[in-house]
Amino acid sequence: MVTQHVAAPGRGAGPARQADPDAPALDQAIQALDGAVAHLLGLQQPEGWWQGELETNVTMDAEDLMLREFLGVRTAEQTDAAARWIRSCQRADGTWANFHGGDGDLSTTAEAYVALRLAGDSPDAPHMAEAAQWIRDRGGIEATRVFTRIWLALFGEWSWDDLPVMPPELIWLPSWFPLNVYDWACWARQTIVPLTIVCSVRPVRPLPFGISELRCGSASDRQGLPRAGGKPDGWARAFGGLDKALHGYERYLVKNGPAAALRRAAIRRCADWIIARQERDGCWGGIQPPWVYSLIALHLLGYGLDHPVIERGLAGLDGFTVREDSPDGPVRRLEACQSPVWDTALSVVALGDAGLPADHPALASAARWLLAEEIRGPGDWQVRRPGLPPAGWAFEFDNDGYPDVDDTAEVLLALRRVALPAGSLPGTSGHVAGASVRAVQWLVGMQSADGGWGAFDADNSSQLVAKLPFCDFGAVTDPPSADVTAHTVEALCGAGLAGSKAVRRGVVWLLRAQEADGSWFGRWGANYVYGTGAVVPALIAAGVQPGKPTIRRAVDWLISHQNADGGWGEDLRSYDDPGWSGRGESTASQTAWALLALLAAGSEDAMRSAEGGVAWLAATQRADGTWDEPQFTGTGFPGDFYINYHLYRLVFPVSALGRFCAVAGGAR
Ligand code: R19
Repeated sequence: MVTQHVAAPGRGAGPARQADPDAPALDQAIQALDGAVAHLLGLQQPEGWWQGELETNVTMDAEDLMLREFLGVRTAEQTDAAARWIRSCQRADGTWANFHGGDGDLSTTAEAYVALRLAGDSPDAPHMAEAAQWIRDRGGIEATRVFTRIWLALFGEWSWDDLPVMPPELIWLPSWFPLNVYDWACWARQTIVPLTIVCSVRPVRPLPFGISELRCGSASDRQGLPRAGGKPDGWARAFGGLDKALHGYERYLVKNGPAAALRRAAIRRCADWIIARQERDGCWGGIQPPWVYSLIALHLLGYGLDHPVIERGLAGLDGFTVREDSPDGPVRRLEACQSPVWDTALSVVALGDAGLPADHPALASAARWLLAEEIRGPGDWQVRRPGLPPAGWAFEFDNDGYPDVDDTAEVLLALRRVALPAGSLPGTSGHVAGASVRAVQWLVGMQSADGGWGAFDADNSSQLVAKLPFCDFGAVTDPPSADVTAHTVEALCGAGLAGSKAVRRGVVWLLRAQEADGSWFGRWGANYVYGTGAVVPALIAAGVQPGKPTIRRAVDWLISHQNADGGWGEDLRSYDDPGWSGRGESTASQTAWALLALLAAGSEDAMRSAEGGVAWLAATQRADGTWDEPQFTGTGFPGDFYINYHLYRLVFPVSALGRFCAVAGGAR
């Protein structure tokens, strides 16, 4: 077992606060809010930012060890600490899941198993034998995702011939041509480009052991299928044929053939593209996949461990490593990504909702930090919006090439809560105004043709990309979503653009996206509760009357999905099974999202329902003012990748309780 990560200095975890269940909801809310605000303020860093751990799954830690093994830099300390963490996450049935309470996942279990073999765990040890048996029962490594089989190919445990071809010549496709790299979502683009190099070089660095115990012996059934279990359609079949042709091209024309020089030039172009995108802290895109594959790709091209690009890349990974002590010894785990800008914006909004004055020092220092994080340079988003002046914010400390719409909207909403003392450079009120104006312009410019907003790019909605045999994991495009569109509409309305054409088109997009049952889908948070919690406040901000059917239906949906204990929760199975929509154990963040919608609607039945949610939050709050939330309520990729944002359990309840006090207190 590993100790709890978040603990405010001097405040131990303990039994739930003494919430008085008979007290009026407003008193309960005020008391709960007090403790929660104090806890949140205690988590602010001296420089003004907040950051909660971004917890995902053990593929991060397994791949970290495999990366180090491949590069020849793996140390015993790193290996032992990562292995300890991986072992502590193994479930009773011998598997590893992708989120708390989830089922075992084949690719995750296979990668964790290989990592533990690297750490020296014997295949005969019970925990290993059980995992191997389970893997074989599910089809073996033959049935794992493409990424997993690429890792195995690097170690000679899978044939490069049995992986889909992704040629580096892709980098030359012009931005109007189907499948060009700018048709891919930025995270997929930054992953694919280095992988084209890796898959072209086809390196093999054998492990000191074999993993035949993970094989079923059957041919690679999964190859050429667009999705596990999915039926290949016409395009997918055509791409299967194209893949065969590309295999032939590689074998007969590239390898010592007439296309060899072309291939060398393409690889050079890809390498330059990658190097141009390395961030100050050594990362690529602020996320693990492009980072590790870029390091491998460049290393294969001869960039040594002492080359500054590789050195900075490896050093940067340290900053994404969480270290803790456990009774068994030190553990380490890798964050897939870090969320300081997002967490800081959410914290500022929450504290503003809680009634902190706009000139409160905590808000002022947060605003100064946010202003210094504003991005003013070029980025890939300009390929689709060449005339738009750079602006906005990214999610991470360093991801200057990829500001995103969601963070920009949230920072814009946060800056409205702050009044900086004039004349105290840097960070005068003029700075806030300037950055806000640029952000508004950028958001308006990033609207997609259909009126919605995606996260990182405009008009990134290719249907074709996902059909490639390579794409069997995660979303590979970034089309508009209800949550990002809602945040943007709310931010633009806050900036006085409620009557603008951009907002009107955004509202129409949202109205069209409402599900038949009255909810909205949550792309980046789980799930319909997140979507609905984002859209209702946005529509109200845009001037939609609370009595309109669209709001009524959303409120009815929330009320009918309130748990008997007063809270809300939604299981991640809702992404695969509509029967789980809006259903699940109550959690603090999801209860808060439901409250945000109900409080924005403000009708009598909504407020009654909200009182139940407030009572649940008050009753489950810890003595130190925050909440426990082992459940993952963040979404990386629906169905494939989930996130437990450790600050969500606190910032969203602070917002919800604060707004409840404002509405209920104001009405008295
Ligand atoms: C809202 C703010 N956001 C809009 C930003 C959220 C960022 C979440 C962190 C994402 O971290 C990632 C990103 C990508 C991957 C992949 C991956 C999957 C398929 C391909 Br192709 C390439 C990469 C795997 O793990 C990831 C984690 C909250």
